[in-house]
Amino acid sequence: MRNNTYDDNNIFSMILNGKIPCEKVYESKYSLAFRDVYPKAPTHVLVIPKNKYVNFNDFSAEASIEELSDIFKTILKVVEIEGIKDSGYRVTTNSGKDANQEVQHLHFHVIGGRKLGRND
Ligand code: DGP
Repeated sequence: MRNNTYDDNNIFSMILNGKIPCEKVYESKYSLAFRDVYPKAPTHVLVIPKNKYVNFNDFSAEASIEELSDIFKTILKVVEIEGIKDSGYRVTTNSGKDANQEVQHLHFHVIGGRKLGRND
């Protein structure tokens, strides 16, 4: 039984079903990577599962082994495509209220392409 209620009208759900556009970087069987609309650095890509997961709790508890593995392989692909694999990058996810999660569909921020500060 899923604990979280997924809102089909969240913005990333609309990107996934093609209702609103995105600048796609890479797509795999289970994951989609696209540029953040408010980039914090030369590379700021969001990596999301294609299936409906609200946040990290939901995804890590409920996703299949294939989905869990695929999202990390997709992040690796993104840093290769962006040319930041060796220079360094940051991967974060905001999960829940205290983290100020804005969009209620799990997403990993992949940020790099410049020297990042501790609080970036
Ligand atoms: P978070 O605070 O972790 O939930 O970050 C949500 C991110 O989503 C934020 O960096 C801005 C980005 N974002 C919001 N709306 C859109 C959109 O319509 N398209 C794209 N590409 N990114 C969006």
